[in-house]
Amino acid sequence: MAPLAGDYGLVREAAIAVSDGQIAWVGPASKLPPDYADLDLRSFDGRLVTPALIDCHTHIVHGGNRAREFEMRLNGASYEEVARAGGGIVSTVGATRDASEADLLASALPRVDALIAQGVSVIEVKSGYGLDTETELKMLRVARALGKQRPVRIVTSFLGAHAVPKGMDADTYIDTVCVPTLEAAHAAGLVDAVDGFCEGIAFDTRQIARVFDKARTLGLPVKLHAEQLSHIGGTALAAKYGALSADHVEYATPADAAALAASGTVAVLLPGAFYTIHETQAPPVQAFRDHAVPMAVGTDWNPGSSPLGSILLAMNMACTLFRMTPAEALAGTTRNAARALGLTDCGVIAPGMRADLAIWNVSDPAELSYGIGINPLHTRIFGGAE
Ligand code: DI6
Ligand code: FE
Repeated sequence: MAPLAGDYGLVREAAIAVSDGQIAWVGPASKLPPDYADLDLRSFDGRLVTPALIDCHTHIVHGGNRAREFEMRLNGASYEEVARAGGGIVSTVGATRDASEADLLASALPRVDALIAQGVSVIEVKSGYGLDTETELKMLRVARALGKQRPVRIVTSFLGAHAVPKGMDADTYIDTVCVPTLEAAHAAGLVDAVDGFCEGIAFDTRQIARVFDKARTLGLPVKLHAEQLSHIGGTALAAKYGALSADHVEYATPADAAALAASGTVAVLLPGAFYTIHETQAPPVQAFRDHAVPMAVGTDWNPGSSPLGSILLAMNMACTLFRMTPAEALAGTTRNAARALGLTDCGVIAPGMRADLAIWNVSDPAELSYGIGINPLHTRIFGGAE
């Protein structure tokens, strides 16, 4: 998956030398330098080896579930109607506030395990179901704890600007709760990046800009849920702030794609949400290609719009629903997903990278996106260890 290797950059009959948890060498086995002859040999019998997968957009720490709402939608209500009727994100906020830290951790661990079982080595986890200081910090502590309890890297995003809590207007919430909570979470070492939900049912660009200004002051990178349900300028705002990623982007325009290209921002495509809410506007994949905007793919695993616990199914959906190619889908869960998280030490198999690898029972890399509900993982290697 090296950037200039073209398509998958597949090397047949390959060897990978791993030492001290890092990749030391990769290439055709016949050219393996003799320096590595002393290393223990592990044969994978001709299987495909890829970088371990990266889920760069999840909300896996949350209380409760929203199966009831799923049922409402099937009885005719739209996602926005459910949200305006006091359901949606705000109902998960109640359940998350009520859950103890131990309960939140216990409910998130099986989600982490499900992703690890599909060869995932890095998971981004967002806050945003607290909407008060105590619960936002609680969610982020749980996210950090996941990375201590399991062999996986967790990258946190502060998503205080996710929804307006009941009984408060959006501006008051941003200025008196969200921004001070960001400061507190950052002071506690809990924040790797700052996210927001820029949408008619959430926050406008001016409100998000105030959160981003604070992020900038704190030296934190930003990312944004932008243009998911409508076009209100979130993608341009993300580009203006040099965001790591703009996520969803169904309603982004070719001009937005040009702006993302200029700012080096990754477009993170989330077909699980598109599928769940019966969205009909697909993201402008061809415009992203034309402008060479890097595209990533994530699960958006959350209890409302994307109860999707499979990164492989997200890849399949990205191909079938968004017409991404299988090579783009794999880049979207490896190289470009790393970039969407600001990580430079993973996502490709190259010297100096972490030895985070996935070994698959497939003979062709396109099989990873082609199968529906099939998990062909053979072995996951995390930091050089099986
Ligand atoms: N966009 C989404 O798809 C999720 N959050 C967001 O900002 C939805 C989260 C939820 O419905 O609970
Ligand atoms: Fe999301």
